[in-house]
Amino acid sequence: MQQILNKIRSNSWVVMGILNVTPDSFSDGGRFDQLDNALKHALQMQQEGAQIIDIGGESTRPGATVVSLDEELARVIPVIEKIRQHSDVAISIDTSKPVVMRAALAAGANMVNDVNALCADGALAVCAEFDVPVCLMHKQGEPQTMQDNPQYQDVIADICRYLSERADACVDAGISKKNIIIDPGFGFGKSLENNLSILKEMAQFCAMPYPVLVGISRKSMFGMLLAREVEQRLVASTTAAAIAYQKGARFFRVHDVAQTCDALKLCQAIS
Ligand code: 9MG
Repeated sequence: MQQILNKIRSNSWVVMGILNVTPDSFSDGGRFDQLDNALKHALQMQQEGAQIIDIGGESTRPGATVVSLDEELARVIPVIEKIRQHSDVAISIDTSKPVVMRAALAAGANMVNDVNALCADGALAVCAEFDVPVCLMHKQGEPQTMQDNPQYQDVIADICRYLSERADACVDAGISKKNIIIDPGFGFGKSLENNLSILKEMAQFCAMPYPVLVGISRKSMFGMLLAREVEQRLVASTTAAAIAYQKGARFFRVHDVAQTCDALKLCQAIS
C-alpha cells in the first residue's frame, strides 16, 4: 500500500475499483454465488488496472437504508478473505463502523474508506492502531435525507475546512499524515450546482497537503445534467475523472476501470 501512496507523489494516478457487496449487486443465487461473483469481479477489475478494490456492504446512495453491524460483517468479511486467497491486490474497506474496520483489516484489507470521515466513536483509534491509509470524505447530512436541501455558505471553503479539521483529528489520534487521503464527496449532500463547483474548483482541494480521491463515477449529477440513466454515464464519468486528474486529483473510485485507466493514461502522457 505504501508503494501505491508513493506512486501518486509523482504525476501518476491510482484507480480504485468499486465492489459493492449488497443483495442487489451479485446475487443470482445464495451467498456462495455472491462470493464467487464478487471474486471474479475483483480479479477482472485488477486485470483492467485497478490497484485498489474498494469493498462495501452498505449502500451509501441517497435514500439508502441502514444495514446492521452483523449483516455488514457477513457481507464483506468472506469477500475479503476470498480475494486474499487469490490475489494480493490492495483492498480498501468502505465502512463507517469501527467494528467492521477492525474485522476487515484483520482479514487482510489494507485501507479504510469512510464516507463519515472517521467520525464514529473508536474509528480513529482502529485506523491509528493498524497504521493504514484512510480516505476522509466530506458529506452533509445522512444518506436518507442528504439530497433534500443541501446548504453551504461557500461550498468549497466549507468542505476544505471540514476536511482539514478531520485530518487534524486523525493526526491528533496518532494517524500518520502520510496515510491521509481527502475526498470532497461528490453527491453527498450536494446540489448539481455544488457538484459542478467542486469539479471546477478541484485544484483548491488538491492544494491541501493530502492527496485527493474523487468518487464521481456514474453519479446522479450526470443524470441531472445529461438526462442519462446510470448505465449511460460512462463518457461523463471518464471525462470527469480526466478533468479532476488535470486539476490534481490522484485517486479515482470507479465502476468502469479499463475505460478510466485509458483516460488517465492519456492525461498523464501529456502532463
Ligand atoms: C463509498 N462511496 C460512495 N461514493 C463515494 C465517494 O464519492 N467517495 C468515497 N471515498 N467513497 C464513496
